[in-house]
Amino acid sequence: MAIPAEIAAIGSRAEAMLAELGAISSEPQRLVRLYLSSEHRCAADLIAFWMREAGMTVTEDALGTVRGHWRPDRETRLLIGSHIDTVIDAGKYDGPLGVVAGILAVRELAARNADLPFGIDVLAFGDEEGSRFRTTLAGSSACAGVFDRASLAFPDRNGVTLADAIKAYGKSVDDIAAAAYDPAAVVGYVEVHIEQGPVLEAEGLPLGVVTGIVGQSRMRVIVLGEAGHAGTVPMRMRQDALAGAAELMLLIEQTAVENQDDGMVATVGRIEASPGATNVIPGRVGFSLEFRSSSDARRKAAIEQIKADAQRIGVKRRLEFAFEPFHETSTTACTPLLQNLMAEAIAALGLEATRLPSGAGHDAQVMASLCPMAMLFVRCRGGVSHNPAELASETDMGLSVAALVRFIEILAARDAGQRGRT
Ligand code: HGY
Ligand code: MN
Ligand code: MN
Repeated sequence: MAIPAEIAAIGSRAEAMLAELGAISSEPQRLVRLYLSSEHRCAADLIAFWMREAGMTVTEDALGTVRGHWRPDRETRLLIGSHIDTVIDAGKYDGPLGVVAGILAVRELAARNADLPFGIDVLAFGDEEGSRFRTTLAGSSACAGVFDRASLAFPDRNGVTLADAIKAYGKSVDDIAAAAYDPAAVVGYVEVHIEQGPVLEAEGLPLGVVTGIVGQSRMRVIVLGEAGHAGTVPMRMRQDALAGAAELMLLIEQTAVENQDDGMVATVGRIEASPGATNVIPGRVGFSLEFRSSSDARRKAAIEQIKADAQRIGVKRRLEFAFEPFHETSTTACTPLLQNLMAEAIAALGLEATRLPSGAGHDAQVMASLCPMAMLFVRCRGGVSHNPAELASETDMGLSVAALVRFIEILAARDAGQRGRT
């Protein structure tokens, strides 16, 4: 397909913006940008500059979300956003592409002097990955009016609580409630995001309409045994917390493999064993655990199964297991009407509008509690993400902005300011 020059130009502008943003990191050798860090401040300032350049006014809320407002005088608003925090050793597209696409779409609409029945807010959320605190989706939760104030007490690895970090960032927890949008004033929420999976590339398609986002359960698992001398305690007498954790991890993996029909996945991403010496039997282990699946019931049943397995291992090895949940999101469907309008927008570009679910979590999941929600996926090379090798092509990014602009025009034409509910 021949790509019109203006779409190619938008794609290369997106790439230049993402490269500039991707260089803002707390580490020289890899991309790490944590919530409410000095790097978050730098990235937020750069995004605010781009928003103003595109003709928007800019505000920041109590959670540090940067909000670009286009046509702030309109009674209702379409929200477009994604996150600007990253995982550790991240790629530069996961999150920022959705903010850059929103800014470039507003630039396009402003250049056309588009007269829409609603205004547009572009939102750059600071905490989707949960890489610093045990929270996740903090910024979008505040916008949706569902922020969990208990998370203010969550400490980062240096013992700084979320509340302290908000204060150090120059915001006040007293203003969190004011960050919530009035649902009656919001037409809908749209998020452009790399697919972070292999489907679009396998189908040879640049864009896809997201049908829904899988639910997630995240927790910490603590295993208590007894530290001991690695040379003198016979194997049959050990209360080895790490060996017990390892036995449970294999059962976690097996449980997810046995539930592949609903796409279940389970991951242990981080583990600490103490006291952490070569010649000491570990007496205490802590590890992260997350389960995802398109069925909330099956996910919860799998977790109960793992707890029963832990109980059995605990009796056999004289260990204690504790499960500390800290994040739960239900499987969330994208609004059918907005899915159809997004498919219409993609088709208007002469592209096939395939539809697919998201195995990754997104801010859109929580924004769905505020208003109708849609997501547009962009092909990424090899489906690779949460990895510096992550890449979206300039052409595909240009097409995603063109599809977003077309979606906005279709939505505006269809229901002047009306909500996108079916
Ligand atoms: O983990 C996720 O699914 C998202 O990238 N935070
Ligand atoms: Mn991510
Ligand atoms: Mn993301």
